[in-house]
Amino acid sequence: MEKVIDLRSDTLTKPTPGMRKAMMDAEVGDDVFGEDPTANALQEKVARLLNMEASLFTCSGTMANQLAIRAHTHHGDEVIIESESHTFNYEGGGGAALSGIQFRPLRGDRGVLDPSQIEDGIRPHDHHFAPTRLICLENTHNRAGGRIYPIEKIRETHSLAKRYGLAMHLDGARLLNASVASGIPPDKYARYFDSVSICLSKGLGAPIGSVIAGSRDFIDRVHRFRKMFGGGMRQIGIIASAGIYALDHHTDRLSLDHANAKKLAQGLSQIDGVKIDPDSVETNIVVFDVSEANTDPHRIVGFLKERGILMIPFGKTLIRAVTHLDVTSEDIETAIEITADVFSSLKERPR
Ligand code: TLP
Repeated sequence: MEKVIDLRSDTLTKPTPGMRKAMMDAEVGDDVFGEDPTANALQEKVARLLNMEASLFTCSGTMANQLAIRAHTHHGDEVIIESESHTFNYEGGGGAALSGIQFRPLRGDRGVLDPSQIEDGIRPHDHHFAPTRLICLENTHNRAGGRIYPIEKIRETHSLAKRYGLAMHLDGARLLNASVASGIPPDKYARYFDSVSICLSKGLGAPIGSVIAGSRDFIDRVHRFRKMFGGGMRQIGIIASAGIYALDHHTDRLSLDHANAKKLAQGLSQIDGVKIDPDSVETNIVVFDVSEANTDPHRIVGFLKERGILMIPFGKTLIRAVTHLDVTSEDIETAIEITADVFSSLKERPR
């Protein structure tokens, strides 16, 4: 078969030769003793990037989000979250299991919650209720097709949170995609949050790792919980170096992924049976609707796979494709051609 074009996720990138060299050359020490110079350098770098006092390396985005919830809340608290968010849907029930919180999921408009909606969701002070403690937002929003969370909404939500004494956490797994696409620097987003997590292993192309940032006291608490969750690791300079390399070399190029995603959406929008508004594609995620096709997303994804194009079903009528470091503009042209072919052949196939 020809080259497989893997659009399932931006987590699928493989470390580049330059990144591997940085990993090879990394200075290391035992990070549980706080003595890994490369991990410390990464943490300082991310704290600076987000203009926060401190930050801590974590194994994954999931771990970073779960640590944030653990460190912001007490058992029995309530956490307001958008109902399509990653933290609510795809983190294995971690909020309940690890922090003993209950979520108050609110349905947003393509991932974005209106502050008035959040205000309605805040519990009044009454012993019948779980006290609302934390608001979690996601930027960019994965299930909303990589939508950038509008900064005015974040600002208004922040004022609301201050008024009610609530903490705010940002799942910024793809915050740098949002920054590159909007031109708003990461720290201008981060200033409205008490904690922010970013992923190094998504569009940035590192093989592993996320970083969570916040105040020094907050990160100190997170540090203890990271140990408790089994996330204290030793000579992590090997992987932290990949994160430093990724931030230095793979941030600006995210605009190429965004251009490829737009091009993919434009191509897909011309295909009979596909519904997508290319203008809604703001970063590197393309979610398209196939409810008008002759069959369901799982079968379509199967047919695409036979032709070397990998995407994932994303619900009953949706398919997701994500652009990244290992996908070229020519790959996108091929993906569009093959998808068009698969859709036209659907018409002849029995359902
Ligand atoms: N998202 C992955 C899968 O889990 C679906 C993907 O392919 O998009 N926040 C957001 C917004 C995410 O999209 C993800 C991963 C995470 C957190 C969790 O990161 P990891 O996988 O490192 O735990």
